[in-house]
Amino acid sequence: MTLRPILIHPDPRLKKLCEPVSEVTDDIRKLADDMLATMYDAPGVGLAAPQVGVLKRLFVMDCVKEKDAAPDPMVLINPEVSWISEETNVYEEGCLSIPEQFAEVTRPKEVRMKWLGLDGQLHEEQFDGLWATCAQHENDHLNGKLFIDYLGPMKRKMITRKMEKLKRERARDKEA
Ligand code: K1U
Ligand code: ZN
Repeated sequence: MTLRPILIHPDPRLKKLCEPVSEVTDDIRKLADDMLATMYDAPGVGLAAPQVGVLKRLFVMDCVKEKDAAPDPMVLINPEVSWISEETNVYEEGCLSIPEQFAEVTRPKEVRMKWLGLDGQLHEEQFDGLWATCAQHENDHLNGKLFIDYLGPMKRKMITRKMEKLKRERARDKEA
């Protein structure tokens, strides 16, 4: 497994509509393995393919919160939202492409998704709690949408400026 670098906002690849995966190949299996390793290493609870520069409709997540519980890694290929609850939920979201920035986002409390698994089978499941928030956050990535797009323009601009500064500093550190 290889840890892949995570793109930091602003990056044009994070704003693109991703293409469906046409077939579950060895390359897709390797990408999913690498993405899970990268997500656990970060650490995070989700990661979408565009965040590692691959513009395909695929994300991984593991929202098991209990410290000693077994991991529950999930790989969702070509996910589609088939149902959302009317009831909403507010969660203070973060994003591995927008490090150390958090903001409250309101989303449907529950969501049902259909997707293709690495086994080549169609799956459908209803998510609640952090799983539902994370699945929607990751699905947004596949449509070029970031959690800061739910915020007002002032907050979004402030966070974007911080990220531009962070990227300049990281580039400078790399040179030194
Ligand atoms: O898509 C991403 O950038 C991953 C993101 C997913 C997410 C977090 C919170 C709400 C919705 C979606 C993260 O994983 S940010 C890191 C994080 O929240 C976390 C890290 C370690 C333990 C628990 C949470
Ligand atoms: Zn994110």
